[in-house]
Amino acid sequence: MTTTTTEQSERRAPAVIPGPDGGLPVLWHLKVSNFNEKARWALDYKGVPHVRCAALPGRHVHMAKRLGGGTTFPILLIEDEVLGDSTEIIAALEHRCPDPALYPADPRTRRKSLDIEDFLDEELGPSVRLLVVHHMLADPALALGAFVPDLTGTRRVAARALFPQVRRRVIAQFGINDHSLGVAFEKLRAAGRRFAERLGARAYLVGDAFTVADLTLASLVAPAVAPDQFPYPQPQRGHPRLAPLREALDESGLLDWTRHMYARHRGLSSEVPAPDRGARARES
Ligand SMILES: N[C@@H](CCC(=O)N[C@@H](CS)C(=O)NCC(=O)O)C(=O)O
Repeated sequence: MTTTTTEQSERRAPAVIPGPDGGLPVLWHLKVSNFNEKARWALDYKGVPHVRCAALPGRHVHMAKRLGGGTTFPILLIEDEVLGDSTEIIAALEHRCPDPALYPADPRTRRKSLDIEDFLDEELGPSVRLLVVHHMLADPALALGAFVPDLTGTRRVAARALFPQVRRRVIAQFGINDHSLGVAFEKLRAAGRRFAERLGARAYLVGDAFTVADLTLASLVAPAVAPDQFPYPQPQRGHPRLAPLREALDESGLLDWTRHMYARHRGLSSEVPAPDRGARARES
């Protein structure tokens, strides 16, 4: 897990919040996904010790239903709640662990940052996901390395053999075609222009500090940018297949801005790794 020096390294004692059955909160997630990265970043930023359970993309829809959190990941099990949406997850963390804040204290700027979060969730996140999936699917090794980084040995050989079939299914599921790709690129560029205008010479989208708006923008474009501090394998980093995406983000300066947000505000993870789970849960 990444341990670069950021403001988080100066942070206070961990904010221990109970999870289900008196253990730690549990995040069910997809390693590669942008909406999942949004929830992970919020947990890490606030220093909330938690356990992570990663699922294989595709299988997660069934697991989400079983957990009772809807049909998408991320899902956070916290106290007696099952939260199936990244925006809800951040709101719940902000409520239980307000420091360090992701919501501005001033009501008007808080409203603005929440509106930006909503806009990005609806207008940008799905387009980035579609574009990343499309560009990676062209290269089996790249796609498998990013979407199922934990597959090894015979399971990986099997996945490689089944890849053409899976690829066709994913294209149909995501509705990937010339039209949807054109719309997604346009949304990516439009969001870039809009946020470059908003940022101007400033570092942050709302006020003069890092907020949920910045976290949302940076995490939703992260799979295209592949910043160094992203906590999972990023075989797409600098890969020629993703060059059109990086170029589209670079036109508005979002490529560098995202790298800067990651370098400054990502960093230390609050995940409690599997072998320590019991011990850490007992300590808390
Ligand atoms: N609004 C949701 C969106 C999450 C989302 O779209 N997750 C994707 C993975 S990136 C997913 O699980 N998709 C499965 C599906 O749509 O059936 C959030 O913010 O958490």
